[in-house]
Amino acid sequence: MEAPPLSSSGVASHLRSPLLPRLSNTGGTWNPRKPCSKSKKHLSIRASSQDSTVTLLDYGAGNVRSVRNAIRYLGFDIKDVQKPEDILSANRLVFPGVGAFAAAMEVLNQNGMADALCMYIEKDRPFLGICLGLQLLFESSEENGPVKGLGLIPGVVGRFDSSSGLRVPHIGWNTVQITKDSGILDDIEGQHVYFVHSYRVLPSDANKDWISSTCNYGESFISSITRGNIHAVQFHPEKSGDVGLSILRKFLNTSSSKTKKLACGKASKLAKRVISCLDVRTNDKGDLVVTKGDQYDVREHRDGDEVRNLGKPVELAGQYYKDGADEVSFLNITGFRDFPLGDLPMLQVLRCTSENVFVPLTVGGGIRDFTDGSGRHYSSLEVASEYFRSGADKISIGSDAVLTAEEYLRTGVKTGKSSLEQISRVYGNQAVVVSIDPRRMYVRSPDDVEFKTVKVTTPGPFGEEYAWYQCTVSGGREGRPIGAYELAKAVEELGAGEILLNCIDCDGQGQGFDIDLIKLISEAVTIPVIASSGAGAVEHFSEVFKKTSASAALAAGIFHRKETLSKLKQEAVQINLELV
Ligand code: 1PR
Repeated sequence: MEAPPLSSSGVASHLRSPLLPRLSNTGGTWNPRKPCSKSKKHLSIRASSQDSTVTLLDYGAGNVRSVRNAIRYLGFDIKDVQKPEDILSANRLVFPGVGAFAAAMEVLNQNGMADALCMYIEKDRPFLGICLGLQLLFESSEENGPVKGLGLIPGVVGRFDSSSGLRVPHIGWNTVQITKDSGILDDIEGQHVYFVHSYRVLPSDANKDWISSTCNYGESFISSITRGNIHAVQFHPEKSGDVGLSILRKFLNTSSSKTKKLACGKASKLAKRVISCLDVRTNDKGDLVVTKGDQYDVREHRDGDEVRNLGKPVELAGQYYKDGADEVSFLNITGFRDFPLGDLPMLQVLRCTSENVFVPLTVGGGIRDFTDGSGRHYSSLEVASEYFRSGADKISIGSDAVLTAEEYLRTGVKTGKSSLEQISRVYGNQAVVVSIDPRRMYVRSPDDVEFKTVKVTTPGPFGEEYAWYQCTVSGGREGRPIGAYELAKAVEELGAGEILLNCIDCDGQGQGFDIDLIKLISEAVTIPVIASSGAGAVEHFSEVFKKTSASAALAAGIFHRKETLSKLKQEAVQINLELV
């Protein structure tokens, strides 16, 4: 949500419309009317085609494919809002806010949607706002602002305070504390739902009547609001697996029916995530397959040196989702060679996967500016946009980020033109992962190199006690004059929202994560770090979470070897309990 405007017109107008309801600092002047009979009488029965239609307010600032997929998956049809009247005539309206607060308000104000939205909500018609769709209901936001919001709820949207080391964005699975009946959040007390945001609203006396749940991340913030038929959630139900689908189902199937009072639970803590990674590439027969290497070598070295084929990407992703993966990543490992948008099978894989997988999807490989054979230039932003439209929630940049960081460290200038900067500016930091592919380089003394070293737990082959981690590009094929530590700090400054920290030495070895490396990097940055490479046993996940401050652990081989995720998930739950 921290992206700046994605405006097509460039005309800014953040003035609140005279039609909008008056704000009250006490929160007491706005009284929703009784719901209309139509919205009340239909419970979970789809009695007519109108009842099975959900109106979606997609103002075109990002990917809402996942929300669409989830709604369709639950058996509903979607009608897109084309004009303000479509809002007013909606039977139930879903508003999955994406992108930046200012950009969203600008679009809503320009085309009359803001007025229609306020009238619809004033009438207490069934409404579900998601993420930015919750924040926009408040008075204003500090995101690139202050910027006025719809002003329906007292409160200011502000950024999480990272000054005391809190990792921002807040990315991952957290639990919420239910504070009042909402009718849609029953049974989710103690269950994890998926958040991804840098901005939040704090509870106050003025907005307390609206709050239906809070969440804890450094502080208690509003995770959902409810009044009458108006609901909004800061988390992403469409990315929260079965729990999220049940929330959506309840909203779509019910009107304002009230349910049992839920008990308030204890404060939550962001859970450590387990990410399933699928390295994909086109094999020698031209099929897109899941493969997996040892120290980045994906050839069989027998049977004609073929690329290892572990199965079909869509099927495997679906299986890992069912087994409980918190996220799924696709890395197109030869994307650096070709033009990614020429890789239509990869786009198709994303589209198909996102129809049935309701946890975050990341895609990486080859994201950079590109000029094709006919001289047509494609910006990395266009490439990323196509991935987002096809169902990705995050994109991962490898080689291009290394070159960008090198340039930044050399000149000290942020050009704003790199892939990393452009994509994070438009889609938000939380949508951009930088994937680092470092190789361990032993040295006798930290003075031997200009890069940050660590004292290694296990000395090198000649008794060396230190190592630095050399970044590579093109799938480990080329070493670069930059260390993982220097790269991580640079890409954080340039706008990365997360770091995927691989290690070529450990990749595919099943001997455990490189704890020295992961400690080094996770202590150097304030954005979340995903530990990757080397998991071979459930204990390796416990070890990395206990010994480092990594936010997530990614693995590939262990899952491909059918060592089930579910066992690991049980262990992860235990680890999280111990870490609280
Ligand atoms: O440089 O922007 O085109 O991105 C290429 C992407 O593809 C990078 O994210 C890079 O890490 C990845 N990649 C390139 N070549 C390979 C290869 O294996 N030959 N895969 C490759 C990297 C590393 C992890 C792996 C973990 C866990 N694979 O993704 O899944 O190491 O494995 P394990 O649990 O089996 O040990 P660009």
